[in-house]
Amino acid sequence: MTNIHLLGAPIEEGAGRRGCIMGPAAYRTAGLAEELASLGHEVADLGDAQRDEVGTLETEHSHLKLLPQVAGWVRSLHRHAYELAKQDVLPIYLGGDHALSMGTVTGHVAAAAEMGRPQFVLWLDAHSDFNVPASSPSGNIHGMPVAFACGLDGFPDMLGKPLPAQLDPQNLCLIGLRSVDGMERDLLQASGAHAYDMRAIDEHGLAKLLLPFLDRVAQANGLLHVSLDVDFIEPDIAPAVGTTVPGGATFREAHHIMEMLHDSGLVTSLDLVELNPFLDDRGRTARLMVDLTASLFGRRVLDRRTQSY
Ligand SMILES: [Mn+2]
Repeated sequence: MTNIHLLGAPIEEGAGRRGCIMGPAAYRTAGLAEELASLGHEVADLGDAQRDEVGTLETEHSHLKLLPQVAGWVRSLHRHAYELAKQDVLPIYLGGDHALSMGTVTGHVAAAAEMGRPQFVLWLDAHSDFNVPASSPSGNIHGMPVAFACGLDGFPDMLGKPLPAQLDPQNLCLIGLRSVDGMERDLLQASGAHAYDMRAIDEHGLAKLLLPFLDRVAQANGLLHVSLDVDFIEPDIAPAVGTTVPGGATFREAHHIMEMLHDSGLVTSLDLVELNPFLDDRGRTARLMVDLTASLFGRRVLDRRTQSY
């Protein structure tokens, strides 16, 4: 039994199109809390976080979109994540676009550093989100949270203070990549992060990629934050995302990864990001994300009644 805290993070300013503001409501409508409770977990819904008011931020990168608004979310979520990381609970952050992870990941990394335990991050995403402001073609900040958490240079004052602790790229594993920008790729490869594209899944299978990483987390007595982007999944079955890229994880691959994470017992925090209910097909993607989360918290596909769509 896990004590799960749900926190809504209705940020949409980091993405190129609007709609992620409705994400937390869609997870609630799709029954996330009830589903987790039915698996025997204690679930508390903390409601939605509020964005801090941030004035103009200094930056030479004038193409960064809606910077004060995104920084306001990042500051608020960083504080929430830091506080939740110090409690004996497992937080699930209901996004919201992926810029929210600038706050959640840095909050967890900061708390882990104080506890003297290494923080690991599993990034399930079509994109590596490893742009810095200078390398970003779009200026959309949701493409930058991993680079920010790893302490790369060139960011404006997102947190209102220096990064308390950096994520070690050696403790970072990205799976599902199929859309990485040119300069972003160079930064990612230079960082030493463990990055696997879809071809690696095709050739080796998920288990071979994921299990060595989970072993390292266990050996190091590490904490594990998972950041699940809707676009990790094949858009045919998960259409509610603004950045679709064909060739994503299948239904079974996505559930398999969640089942392996459950079996490991290592996950200590989770982001669900980039759900854009405005683009969904009768709640189908929201329900799939709820089902995947249920797999991460112990549901077996074999336990379920067969559903037809
Ligand atoms: Mn992402």
